Amino acid sequence: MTSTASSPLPLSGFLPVASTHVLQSQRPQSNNLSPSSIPNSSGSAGYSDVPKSAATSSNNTPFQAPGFLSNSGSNQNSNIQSPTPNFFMSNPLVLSPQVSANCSAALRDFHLSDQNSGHNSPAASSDTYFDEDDMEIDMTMEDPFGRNKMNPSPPSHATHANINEASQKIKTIVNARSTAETRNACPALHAHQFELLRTLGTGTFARVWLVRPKREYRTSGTEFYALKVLKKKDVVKLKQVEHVLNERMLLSVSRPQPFIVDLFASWSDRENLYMLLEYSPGGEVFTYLRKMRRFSQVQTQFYIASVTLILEFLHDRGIVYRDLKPENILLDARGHVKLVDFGFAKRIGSQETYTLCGTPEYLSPEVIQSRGHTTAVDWWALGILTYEFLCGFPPFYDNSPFAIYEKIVQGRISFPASLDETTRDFVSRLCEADLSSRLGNLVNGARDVKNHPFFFGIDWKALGEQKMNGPLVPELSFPGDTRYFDEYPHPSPDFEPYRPESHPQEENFFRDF
Ligand code: ISQ
Repeated sequence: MTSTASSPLPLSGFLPVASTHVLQSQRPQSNNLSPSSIPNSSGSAGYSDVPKSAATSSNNTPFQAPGFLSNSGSNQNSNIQSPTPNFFMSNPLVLSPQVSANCSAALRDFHLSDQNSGHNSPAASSDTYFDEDDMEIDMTMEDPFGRNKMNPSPPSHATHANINEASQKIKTIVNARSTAETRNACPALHAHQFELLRTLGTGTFARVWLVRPKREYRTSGTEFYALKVLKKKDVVKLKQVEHVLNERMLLSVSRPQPFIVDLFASWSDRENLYMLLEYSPGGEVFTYLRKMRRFSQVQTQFYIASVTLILEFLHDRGIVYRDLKPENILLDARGHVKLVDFGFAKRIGSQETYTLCGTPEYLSPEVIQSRGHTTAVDWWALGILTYEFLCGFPPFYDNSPFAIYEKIVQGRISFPASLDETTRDFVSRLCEADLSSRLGNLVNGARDVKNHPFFFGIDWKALGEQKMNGPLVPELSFPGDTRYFDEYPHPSPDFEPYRPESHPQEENFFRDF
């Protein structure tokens, strides 16, 4: 959720000069979650009674994140929590033929996919916890989308016709869009149909809002969504057009998969691109991990098994994710994982790709060395994730990204005594530099990973069907509860309007967003 693009990556020791595409995701500095809001593993599922004030007030109490690695007496806590510099080198605007083809295919697929499955989705919940009239949320921002009077943003493109807005409920439109054969057969959505409640996360060119449909567009007071708003101006400036189109396309073809956040709809207006997503109220796994320092074997097994199912699903479709880390894994109301942020994901089939992107601690040696990479990078990252869950810190860590890359390429992992042989073997076989021996990258693919004794006792079918609750069940009062998210300042007004007419080529790509 915290992907950030920035300055060029100083990787001269590893990366050939010709490697020009570098995108680095940032690890957050801290979190502000109230300690009391971290559930016990015995937490019960579902929502507790609704204090009416909870809906109208911010209930986050800032706290100092516990000393990271405090047992070791080192000051690595501040190291690991400090922001890693981000690196960004521009991608060419021209979409690769593959992406263009993918996008056209996605536009076809998007509306042919299954009906909104409603799987465990707070937004799709039919329970009513309180009367919507009791929940008036104060919207203090005049115009949170940063529009100004000089440049009011009109409703979406004229091609999105057929709107009888007053009679259209968002849920009906979302469901219709899931089954319609073409996008233009459906009414379009507009930002003005939603109340922006608060920010859930920010990135360089995107902000994710908790939203709910305005009264005339909602079916119940329990209908909440996460709305990702991307400023076209920044997407263009940072040359992220291809990644943003990829993200929308890949999210749209990655449903229904209960462990991937559901994309209900997407649209654009003059200034922004919008993705209407399922709201996952449990917040980032990262937050729980930093608060609890490390996860137990059982907790780790559950989360890693869920991520294994996601990777199996994506890889079966030729999609590499490329940004696995605790920050991109959210928990839903029952404590199941929801993978978010497909900004670095790409459909590569069985081919290699060369764009260098990811988060330093999670990069595999073949990415660092620009050898060309495949879906195998996600299995490497799964090994890093397993280690970080169980130990509280990643296996290759240092103050500078460059030193991290050196350690990754050296490939020596030291395991704390607390890790048993089976777990060590699991991590070592995933974090195997030799691609022809890396677990998950062999002929049996994900099956080898699932069959590893690390997963002893897992009922894969029950997990895939979400028959049980997760090991940490968030304590929530109502479906729009945001206690597990940090508070963010309101966006500052943007006085520099985006001029679509100055970017005809990009606008061409945005038109069907
Ligand atoms: C869904 N729910 C909460 C936060 C989110 C952030 C990014 C994308 C989807 C999300």
